[in-house]
Amino acid sequence: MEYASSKRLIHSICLLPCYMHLWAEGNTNQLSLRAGAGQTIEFIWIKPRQFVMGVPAWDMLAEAEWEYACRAGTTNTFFTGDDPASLRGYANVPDLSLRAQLREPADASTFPFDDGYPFTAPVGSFKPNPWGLYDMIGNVFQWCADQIPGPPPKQVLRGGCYNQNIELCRCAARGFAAPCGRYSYTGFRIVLAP
Ligand SMILES: [Ca+2]
Repeated sequence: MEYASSKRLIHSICLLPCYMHLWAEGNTNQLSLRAGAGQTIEFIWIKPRQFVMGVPAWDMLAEAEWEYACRAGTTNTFFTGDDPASLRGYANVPDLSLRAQLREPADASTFPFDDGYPFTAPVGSFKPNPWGLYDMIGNVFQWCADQIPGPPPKQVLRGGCYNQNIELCRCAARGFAAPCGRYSYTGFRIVLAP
């Protein structure tokens, strides 16, 4: 996986309205798709884009849609502010518990708190962003619909995850990986067109 600078300037875009009700998390060979209150559907991993395109009206978020949803009207480094400590209670990030589990020093890449989850956390374990969206930052990287032309082509990921660093858990940070890549720290979010 590759990464890009999170120091981009914020710019205006035009987006169509959509509903964002569903969230899936990826871990090895199986995904758990959570739909509404307590409803869980289990299915075997396939490429996210192929999965959502097989269901009418479902799609993955465009990268711009993802950032609009993550920021929820904010303009700071995180939707909680610019201080990494402000994200405490809102996201499963690379924290002191991760470094302790890995027996690594808590350096500048580590958030300065223990969020209780050294690895992945169940979806919705933390407080949502100002628009009520859970896990927008941290936990698992989220595949987006955007693809960077190749060769080889690269799929865009956003949001950072539990085992990277502060720089990648920002609203503006971008990740890139092979479209068919499979990682224990990636998942995807689904939107429903009205
Ligand atoms: Ca954590």
